[in-house]
Amino acid sequence: MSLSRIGRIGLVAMMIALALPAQDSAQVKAETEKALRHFDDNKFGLFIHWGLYAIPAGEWKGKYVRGIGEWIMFREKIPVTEYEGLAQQFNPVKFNGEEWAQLAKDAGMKYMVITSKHHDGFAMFGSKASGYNIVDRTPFKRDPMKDLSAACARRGLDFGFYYSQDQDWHEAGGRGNNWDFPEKRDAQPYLNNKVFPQVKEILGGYGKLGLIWFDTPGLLSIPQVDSLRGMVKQLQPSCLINSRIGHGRGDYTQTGDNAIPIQVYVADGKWEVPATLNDTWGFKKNDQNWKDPRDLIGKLADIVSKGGNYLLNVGPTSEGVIPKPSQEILRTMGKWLAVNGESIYGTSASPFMINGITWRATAKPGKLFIHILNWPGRSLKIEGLESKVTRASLLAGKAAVKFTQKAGMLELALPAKAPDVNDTVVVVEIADSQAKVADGHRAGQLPARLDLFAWESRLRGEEVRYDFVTQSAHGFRRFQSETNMLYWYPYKALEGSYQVELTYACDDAVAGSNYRLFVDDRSKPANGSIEGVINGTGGKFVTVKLPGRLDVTKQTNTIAFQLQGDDKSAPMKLRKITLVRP
Ligand code: H79
Repeated sequence: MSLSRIGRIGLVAMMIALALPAQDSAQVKAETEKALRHFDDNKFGLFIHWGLYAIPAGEWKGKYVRGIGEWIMFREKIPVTEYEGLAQQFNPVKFNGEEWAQLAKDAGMKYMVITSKHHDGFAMFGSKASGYNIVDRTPFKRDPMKDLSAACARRGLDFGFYYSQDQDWHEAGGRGNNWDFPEKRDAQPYLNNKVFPQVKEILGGYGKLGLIWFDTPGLLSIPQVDSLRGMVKQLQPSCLINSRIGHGRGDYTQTGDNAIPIQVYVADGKWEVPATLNDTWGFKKNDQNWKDPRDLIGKLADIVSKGGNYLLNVGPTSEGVIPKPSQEILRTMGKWLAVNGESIYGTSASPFMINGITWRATAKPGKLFIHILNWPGRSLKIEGLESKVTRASLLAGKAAVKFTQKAGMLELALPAKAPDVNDTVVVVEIADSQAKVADGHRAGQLPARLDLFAWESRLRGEEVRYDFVTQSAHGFRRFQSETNMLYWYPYKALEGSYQVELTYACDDAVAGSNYRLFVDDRSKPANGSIEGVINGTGGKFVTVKLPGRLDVTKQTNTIAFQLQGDDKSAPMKLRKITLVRP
């Protein structure tokens, strides 16, 4: 056999190897599956974005910078040499790992994920691989991650690291910085000299990691991603890897940031929604757009009912303080969970299709937990349950709830007012281990008319607001890259061609702007849209049929609503859109 032939066979074998996914050993598989079951039971975690960007805190050279705070270096094209100077001012003297971990515990969270290195490239841990780190470059001179990982371990919280593997604006080989470095990038030296050694450091120096949270996969190749995955699993086989490692090499899936699927979502395994408490991840001093705890408790129930975990973020200051409003919101959630945790932790997704915002369901063997999010008055009707109900009671206080069940209709007799406006849980005990649900009502199916309420959307932008009293969103002002708008996320569930109705209210004085309701597909941008004029309604809520159709495909990323042309009708109140199967 000639040398060149051996060379060719070798090359072909190599190409095949490169095209195949990384093959986990049986041990890695078993440990990963066990860790995934544990992760699924956790449901609720604390995300922490902490880095040098907490110093400018959304302001650069006296000017307010829109958008997420940790992106300030990118937005302002701050030169590396200038941004590096922030390190000399980073001195979080008020940092207390015990307090942070205790806050997560008090909030009823079961895991914590903190930025070891964000896109700015600065390591928030003691790193031998790069001098650009908190121990070597700051007056603080300590590694806060040692305290934090130990404080989590003491409280039985799983601990994990966020690590930006592809974007690194501090390095020529990292993606993103095209103001200091040439466009052409060779990622391999950056991977060899920074990413791989640092990933080894965070896996080796902080005890058992529950997970590693990569972000914004971009240009890394399959072999590069496989090396990264192999490295993690070799050092800690049970450490979960999120889907944002890229190329489908993760153990579980992230939805988009702040993106909640509209129906029960059966991803490729377990999934998680990363979300903000205001409109930023990293601390911004002027961002006081805090979400209502009622909103967040409802969203927790909503996400868990659809099969997901909720990873809620705080952005501590450069002094090491988690903003007071964040702390208060999380403790309020914790109080609700202390009473109602049984309906969240260790549950499985709703057996019902989801329509409306009155209630959600979570399940355990022999039980359904009905989360009442918007009080229906003295009766709640649940259609399609075929399993025999043996008992119903309030989870808080255990008082029995009277019910009737006939012809596939369960009716719960409720107090006139909500016992807990955040989410009142009714425990429905059933004669079957798993609820039997009639055709036409099951998860995975769709109703003839599907309501997409504003509450179920992502409110995108710094000015858009939600009002619980009118169940509507307002504040549709426009900015080029950060237009205030609503996004609904089908996640493959809504395939079809629909007529659409819009339920909204608009004072006559501000009527007249154009709106655009559109479908954004990953494959082809904006493949369908409905446009029209926002007419005055005398301030009252009305439902109008919109012209044309909205085509939702498997590739549809978002259904979006925004104004066009001018901001005049920005105060209009949008309650819901309804997708009607013709
Ligand atoms: O870590 C958090 C974000 O920094 C990160 N993911 C979460 C968990 C993230 N990386 N990229 N993105 C989110 C998408 C960001 C896009 C934008 Fe922008 C940054 C929109 C506004 C600022 C880029 C710059 C597009 C417009 C301006």
